[in-house]
Amino acid sequence: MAASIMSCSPATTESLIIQLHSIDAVKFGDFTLKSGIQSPVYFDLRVMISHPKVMVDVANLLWGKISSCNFKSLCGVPYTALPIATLMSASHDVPMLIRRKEAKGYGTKKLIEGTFSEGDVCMIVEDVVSSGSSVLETAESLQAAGIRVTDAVVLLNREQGGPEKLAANNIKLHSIFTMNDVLSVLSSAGKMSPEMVDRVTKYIAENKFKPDQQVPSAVKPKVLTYAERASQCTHSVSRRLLKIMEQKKTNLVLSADVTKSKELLDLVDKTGPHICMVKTHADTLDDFCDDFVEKLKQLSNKHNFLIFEDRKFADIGNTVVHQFSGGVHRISDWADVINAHTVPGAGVVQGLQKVAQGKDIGCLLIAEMSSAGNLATGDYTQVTVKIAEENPDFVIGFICLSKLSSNPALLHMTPGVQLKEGQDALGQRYLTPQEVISNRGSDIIIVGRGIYGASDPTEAARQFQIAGYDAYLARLS
Ligand code: S5P
Repeated sequence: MAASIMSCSPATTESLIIQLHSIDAVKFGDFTLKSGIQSPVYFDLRVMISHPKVMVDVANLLWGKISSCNFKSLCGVPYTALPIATLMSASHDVPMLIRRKEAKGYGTKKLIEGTFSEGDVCMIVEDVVSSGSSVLETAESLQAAGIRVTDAVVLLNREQGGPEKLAANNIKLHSIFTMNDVLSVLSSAGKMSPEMVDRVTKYIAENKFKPDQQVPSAVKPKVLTYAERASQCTHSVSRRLLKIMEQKKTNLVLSADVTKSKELLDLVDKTGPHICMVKTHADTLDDFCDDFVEKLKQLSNKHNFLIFEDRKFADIGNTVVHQFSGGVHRISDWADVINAHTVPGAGVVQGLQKVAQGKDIGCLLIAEMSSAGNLATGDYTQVTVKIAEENPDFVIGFICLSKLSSNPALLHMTPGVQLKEGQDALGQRYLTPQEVISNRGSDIIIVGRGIYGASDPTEAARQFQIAGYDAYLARLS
């Protein structure tokens, strides 16, 4: 085996840290991390891929750490560690395995790609370890395929419980440096001001994992109450909705999918005290008219709920402008909340927002769907979240099956809810309020047939209100 990949002079940990700083892979300032935590230091090791020499140095240092370990293959955790593992594999003639993020929906449905035999030992390669979850997930997939994992190697150990969590699962973590190492190298090299050294030292101390903690407090952010979130919302509609939820103690949206306006109005009047919002499909009403809209608005004032028209706009910007403001339904005249698919790209949001200008209307993006076999998954969901985060003046949240964003201003609303899990004859899948709110971190349950299909819709709405709110209280505690 070659001693190291071609490199003029072998890097040391110190020289690598200085190189990483010079390419902005480590930055100092004011950053909001994905978890919502404010941090004076930010690592973006992905930029390494644009610096081949740095990649080679990283691969050589990682190899140096594990050369005495016993393993048959390497598996890099996507994405940054994948090319690093490739460099290590190629220069030391050690085969690689790749763990897919999701099993293929066709063919072999394999989660692990590459050749292996049961009982082989695989070394996991990662760029950063915080709590250790991503290494553990990779290890679990490998183990499920019969591969043994005894060690993992990482460039940066953030000292937030990773080694402890992995050790508890019989995996030894080898690391090149910690946050404190970065700090001491960069401060000795005069790359940080004394004030910044103080700030980062304090941050590291406060966010360091203490063995008696299950998960470091910084990794597990506090769950905010609806009222606390209302105060963090810049959009008037999400603020109003969260305040109603707190006041009326309900996270229940009634999906009033009946076809006669009188029936709908009666249903809403009966269930009004138990809901924070009513969801309509105006185009399924046989007798939609202005008088219906007027009466629905009166009920929304009487019972204090918002009106959500579930039109699911899904066309180019120019077309949705007319669909939203015109036609028979003139939705922009009466809806507080609307929703859109992101299939057309961000233009659909821009078109709708043009109409909503100057009106109090918030838009939900359909990031996930409840129906079996739907295509709103993976990258599609991620891009939808990004579009939402980029349009805070109009987008107030998602239709989704679980929490997708840690931004407290974005609301997560989940349809496909019944008191028992199951499926209807046309592919609708149901989860319970407890599963949706407590386990999956959603904020709101959307219930249709579970209420209007019940013999006593008022009592059913009351039961969903209690189940949804209790699940929220359980999440808070
Ligand atoms: O993915 C989705 C998105 C929506 S908005 N799945 C859904 O079921 N919905 C809507 O929620 C659907 O159009 C219907 O109005 C409601 C669910 O009704 P239920 O009778 O199955 O509770």
